[in-house]
Amino acid sequence: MTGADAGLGGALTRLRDALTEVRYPLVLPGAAAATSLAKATAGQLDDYLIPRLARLDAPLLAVAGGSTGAGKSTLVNSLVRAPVSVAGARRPTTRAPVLVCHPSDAAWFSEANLLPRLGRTGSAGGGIGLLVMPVAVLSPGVALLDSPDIDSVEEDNRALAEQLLAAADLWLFVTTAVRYADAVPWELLHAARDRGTAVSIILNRVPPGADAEVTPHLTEMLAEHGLGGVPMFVLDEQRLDQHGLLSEQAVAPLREWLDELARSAAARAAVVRQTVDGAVAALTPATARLAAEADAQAEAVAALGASVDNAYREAANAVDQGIRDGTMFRGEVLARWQELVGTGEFMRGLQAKVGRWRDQLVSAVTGRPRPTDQLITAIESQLVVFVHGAAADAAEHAAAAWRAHPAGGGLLAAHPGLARVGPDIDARADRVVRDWQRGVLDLVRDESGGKLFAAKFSAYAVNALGLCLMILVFAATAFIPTGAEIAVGAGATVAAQKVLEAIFGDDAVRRLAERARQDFLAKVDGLLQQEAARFHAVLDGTGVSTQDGDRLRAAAAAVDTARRADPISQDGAAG
Ligand SMILES: Nc1nc2c(ncn2[C@@H]2O[C@H](COP(=O)(O)OP(=O)(O)OP(=O)(O)O)[C@@H](O)[C@H]2O)c(=O)[nH]1
Ligand SMILES: [Mg+2]
Repeated sequence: MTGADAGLGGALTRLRDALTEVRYPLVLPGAAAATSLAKATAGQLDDYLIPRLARLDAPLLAVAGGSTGAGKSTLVNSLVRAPVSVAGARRPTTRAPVLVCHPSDAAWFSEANLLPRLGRTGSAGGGIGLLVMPVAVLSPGVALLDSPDIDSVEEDNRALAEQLLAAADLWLFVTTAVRYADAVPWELLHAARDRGTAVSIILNRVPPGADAEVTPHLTEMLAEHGLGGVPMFVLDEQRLDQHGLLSEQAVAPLREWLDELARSAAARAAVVRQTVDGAVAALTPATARLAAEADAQAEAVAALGASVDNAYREAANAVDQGIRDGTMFRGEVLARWQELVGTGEFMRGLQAKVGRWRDQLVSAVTGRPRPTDQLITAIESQLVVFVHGAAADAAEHAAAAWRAHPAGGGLLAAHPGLARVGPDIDARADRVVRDWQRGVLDLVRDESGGKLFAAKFSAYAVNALGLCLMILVFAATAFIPTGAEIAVGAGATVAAQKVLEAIFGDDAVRRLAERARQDFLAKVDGLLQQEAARFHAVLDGTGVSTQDGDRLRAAAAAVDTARRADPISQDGAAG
């Protein structure tokens, strides 16, 4: 790898790509949080880490963040001695962020190196983009950004504030004597602490005399929350001037501190390094969570897929069972068979010679071609109904299993047709059955070697023997021992068996029947697989990949390795 591909910069870009591509479409408990974490993390890489690493020496960005009404806009305005960002009594006031910087730094911020996803607007109130305002009173090297409120009742404000804070080299946490104990800002402070983001606290609007009580308390709280030692600036409550600004004197300590930062490249670099390194280090645990959640998605897809396979395997077994238990050999099929061979005579003739059955069958067939067609049709329609039923049961069972899975319900709701059989099931089942019947006739024809009947009885004999073989496939017990108690259907089966055995021999008949049975099951299985494929297509359509988790872990590991090999340095781009 060379150039931009190598080192930390390249590793971060590849992690960003992996984060952008990972999907959490299945409704699992951690999915929504993972989706937003992936988005926020990829966003921070784009908005801040990747461009910042490419230019560690670029001006430092200090973001004023905090609750609505804390006085962020007023503070920023006061630092630049002009009402650049609207401050007001309406809550929340600031919606579009305003960035102020020395004119010599304006190009860097205007060119959208940082926060490239945020458009740039030309004027205050010119939309939700970032307004970059050059102001000569600021020192070059440090820019200030007035952000919307972090705990906003407005979702958009909150999201934007989080995006801006994630792009901050330094967070100026603005709070007041009244609100400093609020919960939400502390959650964000914890996140900043965990990431190692550089933070300064501005305790604003402290009423006269309250300083002695409030300041130590906040100092104590900061220490308890692992933020002891962060710089803190206390501003007394005061009257604003005619432009709504705090007095020059009130903001002097903060201004002095910021100027100091601006003057010292080393101090600035230390702040940037702290924040960048903390943010890069925080990528590892964040990505580990995202990878685990990606694994959960892949596992859910696998579980849902397995339940589908299970349902269709059960259906295939049921078809196998249904063929063996004589279910097929009743109704129209039985009636047509009996009509064909002449029931009464057949039952009476059970003890008679095989040859007589054969003659009877053959003459029935050769003399009356129609009944064989009717039997073939009866078998065909009965099998189609049977296969349709198996497919319908499988669809229902697979859907029930999905309904019982946390992520399955949503997929079913999005694809309601799944719970029923697929389109054209009867036409497809019909094709399966016809193919099978054709195959059975081929079996008989092949077995006869073309010499035994083809010449003599032509197609009728093949048809008749093929039918006997089909009947045998559907027999309650494939081969009924002579002398056993025989039911009506089974009795007729014996006739088919005897005729076939007389012609082909016992072993061949067994083999042929088994072949025909296997062939039928294989063909039905093919159709059931088509049916199951509808469910699998939905799973595929989620875009969940079994590799997502590993890909994220590998990308995070590469970032970690690059970070250790190439510590974030002050000068020049890393990597
Ligand atoms: N008297 C007095 N009023 C202040 C002070 N600081 C801010 N205010 C007023 O408090 C209100 C809120 O101040 P803003 O600066 O708009 O607060 P903000 O933090 O930017 O609020 P959002 O933009 O909604 O997040 C405004 O009406 C300010 O004029 C102060 O120190 N003294
Ligand atoms: Mg504001």
